[in-house]
Amino acid sequence: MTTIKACIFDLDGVIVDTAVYHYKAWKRLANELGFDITEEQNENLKGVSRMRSLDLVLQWGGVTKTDAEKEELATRKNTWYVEMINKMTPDEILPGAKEFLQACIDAGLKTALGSASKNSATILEKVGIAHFFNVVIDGNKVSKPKPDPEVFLKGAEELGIPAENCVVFEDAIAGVEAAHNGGMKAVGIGSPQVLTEADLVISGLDKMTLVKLKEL
Ligand code: B16
Ligand code: MG
Repeated sequence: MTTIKACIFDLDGVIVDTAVYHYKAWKRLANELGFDITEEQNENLKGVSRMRSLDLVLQWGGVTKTDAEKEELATRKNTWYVEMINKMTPDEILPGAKEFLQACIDAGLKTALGSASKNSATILEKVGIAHFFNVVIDGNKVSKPKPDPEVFLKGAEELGIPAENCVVFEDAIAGVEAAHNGGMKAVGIGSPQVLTEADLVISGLDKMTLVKLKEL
């Protein structure tokens, strides 16, 4: 059993789900380039950085681009994505997320966000939950993608809590791996068949309790 002093939350797939907005924007880009992508393919983009996602999309379409062209394509996709997330409202917060964050704060635990997204500030502001986090580490502050533990280690460092006293909540396999690589516990959000390495898997934060946290 570990003494948990801080909870670090991934954003997309844990607190909110913007996968459909990413999908619409990538699909529009693919269509402009003359091919299509499926919802199944989009699953592989969850938790993956913007540039790595673009590489995968181009690969699926059998398209090669220069670095400068890729920058332009990623910016184009992001503009469409940002238009959609700018319309997000508080009712897009996933069930139980706000309640569990509040329970953590009431219990004296520290909270951090640990996301690959460069748009996390916009999302947190639009859904009205920025104030629940002591620290926000996102794609603007880190250079190494998950499963590298950089994003979570930075979160722990800024919170002033040793890694072994932190637990990470993640929906992506690479995110669970990143937590373990950083010496932290990992609670998987999703399916136990997919998140096989997680210390505990739940379907959503509505199933999380402080008792389960203590038992990790
Ligand atoms: P952006 P997370 C990730 O967020 C998303 O799951 C992934 O689909 C996206 O490509 C990535 O952020 C980068 O997002 O283009 O907004 O910088 O799950 O790490 O919170
Ligand atoms: Mg995620």
